[in-house]
Amino acid sequence: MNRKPERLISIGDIHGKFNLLKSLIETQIIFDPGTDTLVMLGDFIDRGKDSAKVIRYVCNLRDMYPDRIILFKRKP
Ligand SMILES: [Mn+2]
Repeated sequence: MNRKPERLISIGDIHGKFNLLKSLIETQIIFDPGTDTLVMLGDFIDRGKDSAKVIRYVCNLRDMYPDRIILFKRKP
């Protein structure tokens, strides 16, 4: 019996690029909360134009899959 392997995936330096982040997670990685853990390393904002959308998206993912989404943020 073949089981889908668990994956530990990290993403960093999103820098406000919402469309790229969404495409990365949904089309390229094809995140599956049944098997995948996604570690997001920070630099979510600045540079790109969609920082607020990035924050909403990652917080929503974390709220939907709290055991599968790990968010890091820089110390203040
Ligand atoms: Mn950076």
